[in-house]
Amino acid sequence: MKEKLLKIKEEALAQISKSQTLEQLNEVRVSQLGKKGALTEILKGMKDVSAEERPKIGQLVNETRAEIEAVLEEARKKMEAIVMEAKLAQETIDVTLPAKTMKVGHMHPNTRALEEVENIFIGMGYEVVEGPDVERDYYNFEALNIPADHPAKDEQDTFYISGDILLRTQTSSTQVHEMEKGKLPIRMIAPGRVFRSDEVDATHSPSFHQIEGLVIDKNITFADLKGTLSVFAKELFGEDTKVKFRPHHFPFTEPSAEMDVSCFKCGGKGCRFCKGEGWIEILGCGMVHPHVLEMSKIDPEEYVGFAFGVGLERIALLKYEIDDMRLLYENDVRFLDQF
Ligand code: 2NM
Repeated sequence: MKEKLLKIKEEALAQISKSQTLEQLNEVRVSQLGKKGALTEILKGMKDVSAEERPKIGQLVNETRAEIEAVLEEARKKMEAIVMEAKLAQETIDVTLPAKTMKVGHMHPNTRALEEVENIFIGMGYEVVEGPDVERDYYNFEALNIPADHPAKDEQDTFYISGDILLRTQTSSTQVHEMEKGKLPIRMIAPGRVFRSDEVDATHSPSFHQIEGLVIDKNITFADLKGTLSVFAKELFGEDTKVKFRPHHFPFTEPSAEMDVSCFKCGGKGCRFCKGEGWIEILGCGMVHPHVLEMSKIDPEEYVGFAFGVGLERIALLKYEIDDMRLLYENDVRFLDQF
């Protein structure tokens, strides 16, 4: 019996040392120690052993089982360590490799210019109001004193959805909505997208952005307009910026003017940037036409106002010295990365 057990042990140990994988080790455990294993067979044969031999044999069987189990366990641990090591070697991360650089975005030059302009007017107590891109003819034209036969209303110049509904050509429509609310005084800017049926070139696009301003209160004069827009120009282009107003015509303002700023590149001496002029045209403005006030149910005998309109792209092109408006829309990161 002793010899039999010794043989079982040797056989088991031989199988263990031959095992290459955890699965093979497990097979050894099942075949040697399992229900149908060699050791169990011996225990089953115990009934044929004499009573005095039985405890001895039982102890021997248990010892053999314990020894095999110990060797198995040791082999399993070794094997697991090898497997883990191989896994770690395979999954090694070289922490010294340069990291993948994440591209961090930034504001588009248009957005930067917009926020800059908005902040200047917010600082002067203006409200920022946005309105719809799609408008009725009334809000885009008629309420702004642009009559039915005005050239701006030509099919060539405006995108019509239907006879009465169109894509706004100016954000003044938003200001008409605001005037109609009847809450006075008004101190607002209306930034947003506008549309004109223009061919694309370096200075034109069928869709661009405007910021229009409107102030309506009692006792507002052209001096308020000049003072306000002069502060705006200085904050946008620098403290030394001078402004100049040239008479102009807009249907919705009377009197109307265009405002130039002294060239912030050459200070007014004349350079390539201002095409030798010393001045750069920047916006249109004027005192709100009494008829425009009347149409929005504001009494022009009691209230007066001034308004202005500035092209956002024009500001962005000037401020960031970009010479072609198309660059603002192409979304070429090689260009945008510069800002
Ligand atoms: C400009 C030039 C001059 C303007 C007028 C109005 C309103 F609603 F009060 F009539 N809003 N914006 C205006 C005046 C716009 O853009 C070049």
